[in-house]
Amino acid sequence: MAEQPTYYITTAISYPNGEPHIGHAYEYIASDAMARFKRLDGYETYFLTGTDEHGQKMQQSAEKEGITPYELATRNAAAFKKVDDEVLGISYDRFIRTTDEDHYEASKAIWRKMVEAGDIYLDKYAGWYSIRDERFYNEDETEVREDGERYSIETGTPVTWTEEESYFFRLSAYQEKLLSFYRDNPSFGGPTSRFNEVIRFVENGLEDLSISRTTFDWGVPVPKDLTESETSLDHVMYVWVDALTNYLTGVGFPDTESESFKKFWPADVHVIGKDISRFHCIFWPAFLMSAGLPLPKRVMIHGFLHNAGEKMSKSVGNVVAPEAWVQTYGLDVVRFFLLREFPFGQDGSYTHDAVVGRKNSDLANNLGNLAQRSLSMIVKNCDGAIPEPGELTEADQAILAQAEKLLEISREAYQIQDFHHALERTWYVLGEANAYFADQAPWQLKKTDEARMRTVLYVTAEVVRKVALLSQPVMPESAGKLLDALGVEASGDAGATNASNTGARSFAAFGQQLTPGTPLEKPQPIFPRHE
Ligand code: ME8
Repeated sequence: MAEQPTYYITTAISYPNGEPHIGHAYEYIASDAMARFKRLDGYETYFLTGTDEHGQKMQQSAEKEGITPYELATRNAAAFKKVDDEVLGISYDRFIRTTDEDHYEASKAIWRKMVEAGDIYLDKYAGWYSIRDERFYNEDETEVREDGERYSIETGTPVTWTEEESYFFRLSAYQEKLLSFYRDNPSFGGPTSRFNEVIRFVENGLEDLSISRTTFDWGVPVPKDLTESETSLDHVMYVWVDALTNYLTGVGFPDTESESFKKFWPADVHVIGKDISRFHCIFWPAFLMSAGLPLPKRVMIHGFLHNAGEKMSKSVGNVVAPEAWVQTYGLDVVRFFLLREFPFGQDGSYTHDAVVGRKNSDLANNLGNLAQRSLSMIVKNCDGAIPEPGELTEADQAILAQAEKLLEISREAYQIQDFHHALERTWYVLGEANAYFADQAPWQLKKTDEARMRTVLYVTAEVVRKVALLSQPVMPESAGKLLDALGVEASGDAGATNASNTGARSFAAFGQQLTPGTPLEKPQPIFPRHE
């Protein structure tokens, strides 16, 4: 038997200094659809998500609440995990916390490798730091505003002057290596427009990076054994060094001989938002090159979700909790909306009307009605079982051929996380199937030509089956119900550790067809309209 292909996918790990919002949910849902797609397509998939718990921001937020950073992280990590588990149905394999013991070991191990490579040295850092962004800025990346305070121009967050002893990473030595890596791997960053921004930044030159802090202690301690002789201060790692390393910890690093590491590293894709592309496309590959480890195959940079065109922010009071959306529209509708409405790499603005539009037209009308009408007719007029089709006309063959192409189209689209395109094409074929159904008018054929009616119902149900199969990654529950209604047997558990995928139908069934004679029950509506 051929060895099963593998797929390793990660989300960014969120700062648990607050609760998850719909922007976080967007990234989880997209990554979850990606992981489910690969599982259904026969890949042994490993899906990592979690929380990024160290750093000055966490320490400061905890101080405000009068609790320890670990208490704050524990409380909010639970809130993130709960949203994954109970609200969004995210099928992750591990929820990593950067305070997990094995993560400390992994972070120290990569640090040691970078020391061994001669890429870490002790010096003094003096510059602007944004605690909210957990990021250093050059003076020319900041501006003084009317209030007399200094802010980051890019993100608008306040920066403070920071001067302390620090370890540095020789990032400047990696400019050429990175550029040549990008040239050799043009699909490393996606979408191209966002990746090009990163490349331009690197072309303009890289400075060495401060990678430790001494003015607070909430972080992974820099391993003493290598550095004691040089400093008397206690250093903790810059939060981004340990945060990025989570992707290695998740698959067993530093044990590079472990089964999981050998199987899953390098990662197939890191899914992240546009604000952290430089960390993932510049710092991370440079750290890995220094440590002598293989680089991830791809970083997919998604856009930001805005509430009716406005940036979500606590002060504006327009932050949407994922629970609220799921309660109002239903989980699968939210998942479908987010992936169908905007191309993943672009920013998206959502409104109530837009969600309801998708729910009523794409789901209730195009898919729900077609399924309901064709299946009801089958149950009523074909002895309650999938009918035997007669000879196929040109129209039958044309619509079946369109549906047949959808697996390959979806594979290509998912390969570059273009969920929007996969769904657009799938719903285009559904539109064609609706037109076919209206043209063929099986309710009239019932009076004139029952054999032809059976063929039309068979062909329609077969197109619905193919669409339902491909809808599973995006709408696991509704697509599962639809496949139940079509009498399609489940292919067993598709292998997620968290959300069980029992009831999923593997894409191996895509090229098959509905079996005539399969008994069907009276169909229940699966995609209700939003009233
Ligand atoms: O950046 N729309 O954590 P985070 C879409 N800990 N995506 C959004 C968003 C929005 N409105 N707001 C945030 C961090 N995100 C680091 C990551 S990874 C080694 C460390 C995305 O909690 C954001 O771009 O600020 C990021 O990918 C993720 O949510 C977590 O953001």
